[in-house]
Amino acid sequence: MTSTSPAALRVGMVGYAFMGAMHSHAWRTAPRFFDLPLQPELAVLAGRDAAAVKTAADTFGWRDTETDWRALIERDDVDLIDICTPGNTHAEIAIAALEAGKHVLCEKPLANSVEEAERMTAAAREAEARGVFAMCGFSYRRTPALTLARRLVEQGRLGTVRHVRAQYLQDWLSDETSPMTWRLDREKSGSGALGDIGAHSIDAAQYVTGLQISGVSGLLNTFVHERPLSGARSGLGGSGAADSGMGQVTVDDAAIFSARFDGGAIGAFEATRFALGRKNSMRLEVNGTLGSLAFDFEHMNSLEFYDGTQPQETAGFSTINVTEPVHPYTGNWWPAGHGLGYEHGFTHQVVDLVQAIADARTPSPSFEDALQVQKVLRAVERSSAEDAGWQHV
Ligand code: 4PW
Repeated sequence: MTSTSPAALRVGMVGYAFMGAMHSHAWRTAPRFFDLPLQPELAVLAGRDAAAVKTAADTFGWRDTETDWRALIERDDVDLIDICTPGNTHAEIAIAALEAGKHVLCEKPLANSVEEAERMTAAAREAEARGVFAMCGFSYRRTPALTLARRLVEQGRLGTVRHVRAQYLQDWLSDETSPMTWRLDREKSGSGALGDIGAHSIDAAQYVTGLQISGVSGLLNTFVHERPLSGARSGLGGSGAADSGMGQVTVDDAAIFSARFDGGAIGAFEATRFALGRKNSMRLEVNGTLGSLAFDFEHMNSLEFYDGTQPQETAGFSTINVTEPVHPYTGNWWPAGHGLGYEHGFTHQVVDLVQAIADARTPSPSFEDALQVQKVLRAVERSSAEDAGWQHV
């Protein structure tokens, strides 16, 4: 009996910080736990600092390095470009990559503006006609509990969705001495809590319910307007050096908005990095006519489900341990009950992207899906900035 190994999918990645490390892990791990139709190879890592990119490549297992993303895209030994850089670079890199015939995985939010996201979506559409595909990295969709939540909605277990409550709560900026980062610089990041973490909630809410947000009214706030320019980093935050000078925070620290969904459901959203004690509490609660579900990423291996069709006497929220082989993705990992972590969503993202490329179908979330999220972000910003009340998306 002969066996043929799958064709290679040679990955070139731009950026090697938090997301770069995470995506490296995903590309390396995916083919070891999932049977993939294409074999990802960590081919080339790109970054501007030659020594630093070489160190990162050695650490994460990349074969070669480049110091210019343009040179990376020109290489004919790379099939896919993975963009793990701040938002202000996404459009230029993604469009050039798609035009050069490379598949693209782009970190979220898709871009820093609707205009950029529209150009990226047009490029993705055009590329797709040539068999080249693009995905945006809203990785939380691939947390098994949220994928299961989507499945329950699709199966009709919630009936008609009426309420969505979505909160993304972190606290790494609560310390006023925490230093500046690109995430607090509008030029680089586009927006603050709204785009960095609120975008995840928007994508997750729309994905789980299958409904799109059609209008919003929002309020953004910045609590701390300047921060030390450098300091000791720990995680996303840290503490600033007293003598490093101060930089201006040009983004929102927190965002709140109400939303209307197609089909009549309404939603309440909140995103903040000032919720002291909440570390990565990405929560979603959905109430329908037949049932409700609730999720919190701080307990990511479980999903709360209320089945409103059960006899009242025994009805109540039940906690599903989303760790069993029948659950999405979990059967490929550890024995039942052993649970997964933050990194697994990224690995599942790679698995689904590779499968979509091999099947020659649009990956999900597509750039078009991510453009819709971008429009919601813009509508919230407009509503808040211009004190303009309700905004259609
Ligand atoms: O995408 C998000 C980041 O920008 C992450 O999932 C969490 O929030 C962790 O860092 C930020």
